[in-house]
Amino acid sequence: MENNTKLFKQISQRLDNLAKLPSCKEGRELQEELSKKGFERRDFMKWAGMMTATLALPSTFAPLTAKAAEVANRLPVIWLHMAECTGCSESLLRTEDPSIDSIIFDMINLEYHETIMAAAGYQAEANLESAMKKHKGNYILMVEGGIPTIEHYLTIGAHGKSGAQICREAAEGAAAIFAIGTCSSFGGVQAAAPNPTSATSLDKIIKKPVINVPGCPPSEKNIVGNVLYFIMFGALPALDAFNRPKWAYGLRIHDLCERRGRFDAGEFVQHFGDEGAEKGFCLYKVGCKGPYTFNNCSKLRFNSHTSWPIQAGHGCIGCSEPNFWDTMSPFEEPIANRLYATSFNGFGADKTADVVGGVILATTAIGIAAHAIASSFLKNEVE
Ligand code: FSX
Ligand code: SF4
Ligand code: F3S
Repeated sequence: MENNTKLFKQISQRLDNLAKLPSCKEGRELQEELSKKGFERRDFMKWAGMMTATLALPSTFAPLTAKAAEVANRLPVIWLHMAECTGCSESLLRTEDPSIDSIIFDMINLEYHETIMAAAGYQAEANLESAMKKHKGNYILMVEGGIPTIEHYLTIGAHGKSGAQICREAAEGAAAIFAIGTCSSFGGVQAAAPNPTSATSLDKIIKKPVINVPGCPPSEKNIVGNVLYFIMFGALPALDAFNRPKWAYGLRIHDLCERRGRFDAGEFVQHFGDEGAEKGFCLYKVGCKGPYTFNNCSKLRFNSHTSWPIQAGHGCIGCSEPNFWDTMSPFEEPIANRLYATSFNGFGADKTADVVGGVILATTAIGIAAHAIASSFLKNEVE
């Protein structure tokens, strides 16, 4: 309790100091922008409460989360695009039904973001250079997309610099660096076999610490939550072995899944479209990789909190895990089905550098498979 009070004071002090800095969006304050879009103060405070819980902070910290959102317009952000589909930006910026998260992101001083800026060519490059100079040492760098290490496969802009070179230059003056999405965090689809461009993750090409925010795409709350965390603490959050913030990636999909009761009861969808599917049974036997995947999708959901893959009736494909295109596919078959091949022929999961992870995965798969088989005996299968 005493520690919480001390922390509360420290964060308040930091936010008061940030509030004294000039707003980058002259004349535009968050509250006004929210009310223009039809959100009341009550909605905002509800959002702040939910975000505080998401960040695993005590509920009494909600006013601080709200204040952090209000001073977000003091924070310069440079967002770079590498090799990707822009789904991460889409996750955050879709405009049809602006969420509180997307409005907050709009209020951030987004100094450079290729998808939404008007400038192009030489002008765009000049904007990037001047933003890096003006905010040296203070800006947040967000990078979306995998980075080809055969560098000429990704050249960007009028001077034809490589993506890797642009990342290295931008990383130099950054106060904090986030890899947004699985491509930037782990290489993603570009780095999937046979990886013709030798694409890799951001942390392999720069020398500073990188916070990974994976997901293909990550939810908008995991992106905004990281920004808020940085505004509040000015420091890196607790990270897991893959440098993912524990507040977002600390638990398995399987641990938080609404179909978990079905799994425990041995009630499985056997084929898409069967009676079990209609009844919302567990998707393990049609390939769900929730038992091997760490993310908070079931809590946060997507598209303004309306749904997430498993709610929509498809298994998790493991999109926030390293090398998931190679290790988790085929996506509609359980890993246990290829256990013999992965464990004994060195194919698939075990072919990755993460041999230990492969073995753990295989061991877990045995456990899960045994459970699935045992429960099939206990329960009449729904065909
Ligand atoms: Fe796409 Fe982002 Fe996937 Fe990658 O998302 S949603 S391919 S994580 O870099 O644009
Ligand atoms: Fe949910 Fe998938 Fe686990 Fe089944 S296997 S309980 S659908 S996460
Ligand atoms: Fe990705 Fe699985 Fe969530 S596929 S979006 S981590 S449910």
